[in-house]
Amino acid sequence: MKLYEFERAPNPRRVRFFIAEKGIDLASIERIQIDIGGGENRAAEFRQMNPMGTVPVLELDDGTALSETMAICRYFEGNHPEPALLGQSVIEQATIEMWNRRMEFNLLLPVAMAFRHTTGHFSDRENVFPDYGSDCGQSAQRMFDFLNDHLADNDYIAGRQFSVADITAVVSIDFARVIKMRLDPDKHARLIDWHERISARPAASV
Ligand SMILES: N[C@@H](CCC(=O)N[C@@H](CS)C(=O)NCC(=O)O)C(=O)O
Repeated sequence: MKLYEFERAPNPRRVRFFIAEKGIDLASIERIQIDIGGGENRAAEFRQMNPMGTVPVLELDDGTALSETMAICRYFEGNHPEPALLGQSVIEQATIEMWNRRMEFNLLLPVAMAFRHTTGHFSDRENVFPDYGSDCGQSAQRMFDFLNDHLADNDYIAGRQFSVADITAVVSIDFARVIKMRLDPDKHARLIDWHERISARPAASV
């Protein structure tokens, strides 16, 4: 099994975090670094595995290539059901999916767009709209505020149990530091407390 990734990028970190939470030894998976800044992910050879040209990609021993972070996570959840990170009962699964999608669309995506459009990091492959980037940064800030309120009644993002939604949220917040977006101790005390709890998990550091 091979994991094609770029260590500093947020989506590959989500996968590593998920795998480590499952108690799977990351050393048992061959990790191959793809230089996304240099455009290695856009080369024809890589696109044969993932036509979308993004990391992460998990290549199974039979050559099957799985891309999309959540598809890879689902593969590991199916093969290593404990601890459940995508929920057990139908209602848990639906609730966790609801929150994870919120974290992807309303937090990770705005942070990623703020990064791409304020730094021009990928200007070799896309048009850069700095106003759009700063607007996305403001959307992410509003999500920080929202989550701080949400955590008044919830220990974790999806409610009472740690789940993939926490992984998506913490990885997004950490990646936001690259563009100097930080949690504000005056406004985000609960979110900072949650962030410290999640960051203290051993899987947060892999
Ligand atoms: N929807 C995909 C998004 C993957 C993605 O955007 N990966 C980034 C790194 S975090 C990437 O490969 N960027 C390179 C590029 O856009 O050229 C997923 O969930 O895996």
